[in-house]
Amino acid sequence: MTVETAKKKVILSGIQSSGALTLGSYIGAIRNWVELSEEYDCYYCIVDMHAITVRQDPETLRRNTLEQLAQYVAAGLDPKRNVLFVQSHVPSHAQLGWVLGCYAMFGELSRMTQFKEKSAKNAGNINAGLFTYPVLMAADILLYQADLVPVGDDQRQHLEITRDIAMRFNGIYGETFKIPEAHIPKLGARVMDLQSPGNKMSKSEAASGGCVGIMDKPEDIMRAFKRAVTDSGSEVRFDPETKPGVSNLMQIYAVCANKTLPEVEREFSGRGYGDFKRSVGEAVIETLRPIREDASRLAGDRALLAEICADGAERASLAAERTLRNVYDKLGFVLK
Ligand code: AQP
Repeated sequence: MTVETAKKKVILSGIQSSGALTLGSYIGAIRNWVELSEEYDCYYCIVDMHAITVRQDPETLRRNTLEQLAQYVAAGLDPKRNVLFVQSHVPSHAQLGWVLGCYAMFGELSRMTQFKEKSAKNAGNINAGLFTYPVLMAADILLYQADLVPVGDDQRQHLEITRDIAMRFNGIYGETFKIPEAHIPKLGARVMDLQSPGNKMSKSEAASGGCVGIMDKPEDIMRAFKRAVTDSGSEVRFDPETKPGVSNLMQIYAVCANKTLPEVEREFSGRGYGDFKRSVGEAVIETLRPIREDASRLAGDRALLAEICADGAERASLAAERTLRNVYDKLGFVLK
């Protein structure tokens, strides 16, 4: 009898190097990436090409990209087990992005919520890259024939358009791309801003006072939680409709203290918001402490980071070029 080793399923995900990573990026994305890396073949990238859809200072972008890589590793992503890479190091992303742009419709791109939100925020720079952002994201995913894409709730619509583009292309040229599924975490899929719990916690809103960075100092984290917006009541109860601030804090606490929402409700029954907010702050500080310490150390080792980048780019390119070549062939391009 022959024993066949089943091929592992493939995961692809990425985060823009558009600012310091937040508690939202950690809870909504990276924490789950670490768990998934036990079971899947994982490609995790730093999407610097997506980041320039909003104007970036070159030195800050370079520093953010390398520091983000250090934070990936510090958060538990082993560069040997996972392919960790920088998007701009693998030219196939831009190449497939162009091709897929010819199979994405103006109308469907116009309906993207993120485009509408970012256009409103960056009224002076509504560039074509902001509009075609989902096309490049589709290329990121489809190049690796990903089965699953772990994302926060906000990226659900971009994954839908990726699937639509892939199905459209497959419909014309035959089976070319794997149709990916979204993997949305059950808890913490949308971590909200501590000052405006109606808005997602975002890297680019770091100045709001409602955003917690994964590299923030413990005293700053505690201050942000003590000041977090709650509501006029005093009951720690999960109800995102009427108690968005408290419900957001409950989710953060549940994830960081590894408890269920009913356990959190029981733990804080009759204890008031002050006590609750302090406990959430402490749980977050302890969750982030080892990551911050390790990431600071790794960020200082530029030679190691360069080595991880080079190795990741080589392994990612191997998989990506295979898909791109197949696509070019199907399109009728003359192959080199
Ligand atoms: N607040 C959040 N809650 C849950 N998940 C989140 N993610 C980001 N913020 C939250 C998830 O992290 C991944 C990376 O996102 P990204 O940085 O590539 O893009 P984004 O969603 O636009 O993140 P930001 O922080 O809001 O960046 P800026 O401010 O530059 O636009 C995604 O899986 C996302 O769902």
